[in-house]
Amino acid sequence: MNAELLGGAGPFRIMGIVNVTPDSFSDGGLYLDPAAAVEHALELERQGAAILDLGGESTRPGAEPVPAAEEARRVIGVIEELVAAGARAQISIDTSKAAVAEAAIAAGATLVNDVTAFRSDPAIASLVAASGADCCLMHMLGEPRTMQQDPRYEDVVAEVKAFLEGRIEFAVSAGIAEERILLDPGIGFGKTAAHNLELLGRLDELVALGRPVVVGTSRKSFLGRLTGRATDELLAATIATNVLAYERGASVFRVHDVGPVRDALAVTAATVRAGCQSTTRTSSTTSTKV
Ligand code: HH2
Repeated sequence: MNAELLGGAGPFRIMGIVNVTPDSFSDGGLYLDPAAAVEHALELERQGAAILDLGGESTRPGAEPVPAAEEARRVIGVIEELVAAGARAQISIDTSKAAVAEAAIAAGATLVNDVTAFRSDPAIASLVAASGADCCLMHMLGEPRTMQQDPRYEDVVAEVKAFLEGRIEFAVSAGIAEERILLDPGIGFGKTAAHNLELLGRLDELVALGRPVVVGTSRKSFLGRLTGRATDELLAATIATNVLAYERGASVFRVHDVGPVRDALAVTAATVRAGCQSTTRTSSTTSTKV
């Protein structure tokens, strides 16, 4: 791969998904074996993942909760192996439990991705503060078991934005430096397809909060509903939403298919840059004025 052709990877980071679970919605059971998970994570890094997001508990609608000890057993060995293998990507732990976050940080994780934004286990906040790790605070309406049962909002973007502002305040009051915080609208977490589309279309309003915005649309069911396709046929739809989210100001893209999304975003970033730097545009504007 010759990234030079595109002038580097661009101002975005790809977060590759590594689900060490039996029941994740699109890849459940594929990487439950630690060796398979490590190999998959290293492959995602080779494809351009700057962050590897390891999860030991599915958050799909209707998922059953997993005890902390089992969740930790699934992911901690994988993190240790990745560190031993010299992985250069930032290691992220996708968990809502302080015990799992603590063990993951001890093993080498430096980002805590909590889909409950520290609401299910507020102790994670002080843990993150003390360790100096980064954190991703995500919006979710309700909880995974029931979140897709008739979610309602007056103004989904305004409500998600107000929620995220409140969670930034909570995290900062727990001692987390603001520059360590990432925000995520929580695509598919207590949202209809229309809510997800509106959040993506108005993502710039969340970017205005001043923290990097993470988006996770990869293979999600609203894309299947829009295209009439099965979960394993949603790469084109996933790319479309990530390109649009980039254009609206998102910085981190949480995906299963790292290589294709990386290519799409590299070309998008280069095109946006070329548009901003265009001398032709400057001179034509000048000549119109004259
Ligand atoms: N989506 C999922 C899990 N974690 N974290 C963030 N920050 N943003 C997301 O959109 C997000 C997330 C669900 O996707 P996946 O991990 O593929 O499935 P499962 O939860 O079934 O393991």
